Amino acid sequence: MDVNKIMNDLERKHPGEVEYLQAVHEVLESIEEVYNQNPQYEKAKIIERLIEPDRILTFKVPWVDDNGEVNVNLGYRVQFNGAIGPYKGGLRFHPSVNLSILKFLGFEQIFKNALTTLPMGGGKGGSDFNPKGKSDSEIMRFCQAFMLELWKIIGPETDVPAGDIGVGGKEIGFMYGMYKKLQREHTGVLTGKSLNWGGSLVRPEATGFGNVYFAKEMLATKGETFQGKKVAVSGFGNVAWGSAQKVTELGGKVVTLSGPDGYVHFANGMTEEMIDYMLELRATNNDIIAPFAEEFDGVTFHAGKRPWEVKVDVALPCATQNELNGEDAKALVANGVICVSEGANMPSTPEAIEAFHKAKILFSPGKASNAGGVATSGLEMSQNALKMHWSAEEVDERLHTIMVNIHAACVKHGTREDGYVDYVKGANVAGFIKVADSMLDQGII
Ligand code: NDP
Ligand code: 2IT
Repeated sequence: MDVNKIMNDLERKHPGEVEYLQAVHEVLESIEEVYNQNPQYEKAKIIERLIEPDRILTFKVPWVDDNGEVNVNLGYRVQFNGAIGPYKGGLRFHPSVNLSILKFLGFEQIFKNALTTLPMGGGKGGSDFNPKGKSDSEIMRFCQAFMLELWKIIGPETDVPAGDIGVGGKEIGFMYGMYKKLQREHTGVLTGKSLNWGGSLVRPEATGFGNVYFAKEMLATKGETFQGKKVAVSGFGNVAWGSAQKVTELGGKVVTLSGPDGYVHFANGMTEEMIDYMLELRATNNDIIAPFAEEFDGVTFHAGKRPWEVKVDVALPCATQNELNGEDAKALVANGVICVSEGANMPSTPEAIEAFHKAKILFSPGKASNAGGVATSGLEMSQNALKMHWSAEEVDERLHTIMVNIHAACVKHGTREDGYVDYVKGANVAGFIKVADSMLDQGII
């Protein structure tokens, strides 16, 4: 495989799609060796078929705001690869959303979903709609207008969307209501549903819990635990919240959270009251983390800064893509970080990953360590199909087992001769082999 040639061709076809090109490049570099050892992949043009989505639906979303004004947003669904199951992946509502971002997320989702061992293909969707500062009725009208187009291409056996940035239980509820009205069916077409109408226990916590279960496995390879460790978490959304809960439960101290306005520092670690306050702050529907410092004594706010300058043992980036660059990584390493586990999708830039690998610290890519979210979505689909409801213990135990198994798959495929585990390579190779072999089985389609 000629990675440079493939990347040049892809860039010519999709100029300017930087996040998508970044995600594809990382995977190709990791799988080059296994690809070259298996000529059947080249013969079936697996790479050329894998790096382009099966299809993309783009649509406009007109809706009326509370002032009676008409707004027009863009909506998308990228159905990337369906070799191992129905397309599965979240919906992101954020003003930064564009096709490059959704294609990178959909591409990553293929390998992540394969790693969960559950039958789910890769997809992603969303809109450049900004839910911040919008009333509940505006969010409802937008979600209804969005579903008026999306429903045509989704279904419990076809494509099952869920939440992501800007899409939580409330938005899933509004979209589900519209889908049900149009389709005249109560089905498991979305995950992240409320418990009253088909949701799964532990789904809200699952991405963060899974991230910490994965980091726990990484630490165990060095005879370490979370007990007494200082942990930097970024973001203050769903994934940051679940991660903060589990770290605290395991005896670690969460010393930072962040928002687009800066970060807050908890010198003594977050208390349970502070973790609960995260939900309150999110519910205000504002864009800022600063109020934390006004609400609690001993919490300081650092405007315009990122949390990676704080001296910690473990870092959990849980906000968004490319939020931790090469300089941030070097600062973390200089301060003695031993483990970085990505809760967000692709939060570390390629330069940051290089710095972590050079320092030989434990580093896991989001497609491995944040797979607990979509894995528990898979468990929600299983419960819907069975028309059953599992206990929190049962779901959590399955989630834990899945994360332990993903860790083992990364170690199996990513261990270097000197014993250092390259979790990026491990995750990419393990995910790729499963999808590529499934594509071979199913012929040229
Ligand atoms: P939420 O909307 O709940 O939270 C997103 C968080 O990131 C918010 O704190 C948000 O702040 C912050 N954020 C967004 N953009 C920036 C930025 N430019 N700088 C700093 N902070 C920013 O989303 P989730 O917690 O669900 O998602 C977080 C990450 O985890 C994403 O990368 C997502 O793809 C990934 N993920 C989510 C899963 C899930 O199940 N929800 C599963 C697997 C991965 P604000 O909103 O104020 O801008
Ligand atoms: O990035 C992700 O894995 C998610 N946003 C969760 C997707 C899902 O279908 O639960």
